Amino acid sequence: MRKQFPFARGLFLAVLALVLSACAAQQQTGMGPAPTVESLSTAGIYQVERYTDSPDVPEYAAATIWYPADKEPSFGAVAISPGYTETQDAINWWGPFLASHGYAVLIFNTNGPKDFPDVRAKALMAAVDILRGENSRPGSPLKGKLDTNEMAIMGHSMGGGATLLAANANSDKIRAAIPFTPWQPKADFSDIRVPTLIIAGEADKIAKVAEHARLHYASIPDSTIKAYLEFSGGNHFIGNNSRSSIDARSQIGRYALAWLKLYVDGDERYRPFIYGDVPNMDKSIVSRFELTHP
Ligand code: 9J3
Repeated sequence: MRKQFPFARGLFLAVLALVLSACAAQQQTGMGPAPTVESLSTAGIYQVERYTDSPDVPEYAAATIWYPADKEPSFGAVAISPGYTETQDAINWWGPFLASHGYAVLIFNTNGPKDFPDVRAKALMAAVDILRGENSRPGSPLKGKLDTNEMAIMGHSMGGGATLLAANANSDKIRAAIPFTPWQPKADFSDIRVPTLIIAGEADKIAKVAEHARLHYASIPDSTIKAYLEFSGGNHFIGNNSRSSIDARSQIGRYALAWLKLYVDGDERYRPFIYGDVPNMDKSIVSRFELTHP
């Protein structure tokens, strides 16, 4: 009997290897299907639901949370601020879009429509805290579903300035930041440590890139993972529901999503959509794409 032991051990190891590779394959399925340019540019695979009765906070006036109702726990979350005089409905296409790809998304109305970026930055961090809390709040549709470490922030214009200010002060509390057509004069974002994707419009007359997005990008340390993605002929509203000068929302959505998947979830399958050959196909619509390589 003893003589058979080496054979038995070999069989055991072979079976173990099979089980382990099956588990790995299962894990891969759990991450969702392999991403393609097409899949990142359109609605994702999850069924989207939303609610508006998350807890009230002093830092913002109202919020809507979209989430992937049929996604297995756990998943990350994104807080998004609108710009000057805007409400959620100026930018809320991001809610169902990102939720359909697997994120909980909170978009708020500021207390005052003319609140400046510093006020919106506090609102963004309050929204991140609310999202974290939804994971444990009795009755929350997100109870037990979130990975409370996987948080990101985004915003338009003054909400983009707010995204940068909040990332600068709270890089320990978030995983990624994506300001689009950000507005914040006299910016110093030298304390940002989280991967930051700045989306800019070449023809933005409200937040001119030379006075805003370019300076923002330059002030983030080169030791931080950062990217500056500028759309050719793009105005101040390229990341909004409407008023964009160009038809680039599918590309903008794809880059933002790849950034979140790579840096919030740590899903390496999305790296080629930022650092690989994929950006080449967007050369006609992208006027500048600069980045620090991780
Ligand atoms: O949030 C924004 O769209 C900022 C635009 C702006 O012109 O602010 C000037 C006070």
